[in-house]
Amino acid sequence: MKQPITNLLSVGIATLLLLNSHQALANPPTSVKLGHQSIVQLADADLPWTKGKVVKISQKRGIVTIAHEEISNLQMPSMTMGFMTKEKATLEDLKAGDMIEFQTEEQDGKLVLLHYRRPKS
Ligand SMILES: [Cu+2]
Repeated sequence: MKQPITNLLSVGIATLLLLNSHQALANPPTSVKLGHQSIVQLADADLPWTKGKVVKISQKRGIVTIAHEEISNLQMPSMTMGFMTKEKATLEDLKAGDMIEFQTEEQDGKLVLLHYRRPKS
């Protein structure tokens, strides 16, 4: 019975990020952290690769919206949501419709897209 609550929180976080990124990211509400309780901090090399499809890029906000599969290190089910990225190259290289595999983790209450690659087909 815990799973639906987690889902609702995650959707709420994604909505917050998309609708009001500056405010939400500068001063994340405590619910952001509560929504992801079982986060495992890992070195990049150990983070799992998650499959996803790029839905939208917001260069201005530095956010990539991805329809992603389950993210095992965040205990997050599949959904569509925004990820912060600090890498300008990532924002310029990706476009809506791209299939990617990516690594993500929480940093200071925000979900950050760390690395991505194009799956070999
Ligand atoms: Cu998600």
